[in-house]
Amino acid sequence: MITVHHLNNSRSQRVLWLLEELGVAYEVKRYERDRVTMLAPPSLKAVHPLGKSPVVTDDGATLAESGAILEELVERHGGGRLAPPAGSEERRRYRYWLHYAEGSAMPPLLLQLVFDKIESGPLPFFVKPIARGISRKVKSTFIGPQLKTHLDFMEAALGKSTWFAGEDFSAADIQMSFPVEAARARAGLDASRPKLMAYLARIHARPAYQRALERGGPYAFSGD
Ligand SMILES: N[C@@H](CCC(=O)N[C@@H](CS)C(=O)NCC(=O)O)C(=O)O
Repeated sequence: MITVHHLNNSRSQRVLWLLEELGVAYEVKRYERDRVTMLAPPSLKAVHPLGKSPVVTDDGATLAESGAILEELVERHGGGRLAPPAGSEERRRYRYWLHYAEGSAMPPLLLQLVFDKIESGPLPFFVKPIARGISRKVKSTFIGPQLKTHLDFMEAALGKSTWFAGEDFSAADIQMSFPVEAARARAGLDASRPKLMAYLARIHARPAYQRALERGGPYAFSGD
């Protein structure tokens, strides 16, 4: 039996969605973020030393890192579904987006979250104006332009084909959902980028996406 170690409001939602798309049986072990720090509970470190989610246990193997988990589960249980044929141009694009989501798209989104927290968080009164000034500067000179470049890039990709890897829906679209949802929630993705907005509407309408929400519990990023 596959076990998904699922943290609320997190990247592991993608693993539940993939397994629903594949129609594979699995169990969910839920973990709750600390309400103040938003970190995972220490019990997740008993499953994997980094204590991050997702982690999956499958047939004696412990799998971590969402892109690697998706790739592995598609190989083990996909039977040719959700991945373009080996050697095709689509397969090359599929691999690219599987890595791009965490390797390139998420870092500026995470920086945005951290600097937003610095600006809005409690600070001693004498530090506040300095911290906020630095944060606004970093956001306007570095993070904002980086986010714009990435959003333009993703929008252009969906102008070339219906899905990220080509005309067929694949696990790369599942992997890309989190950065696009995070960009919608906190990085200004809006109707000015219609391809990305249409992609969000299409993925959220998929029955397997909806079933994964039922299995995983509340997920703050599922609005269009
Ligand atoms: N690149 C990793 C990132 C894993 C990660 O940072 N997961 C977050 C959830 S979205 C987490 O576990 N955060 C809680 C913590 O760091 O304690 C992946 O894609 O699996």
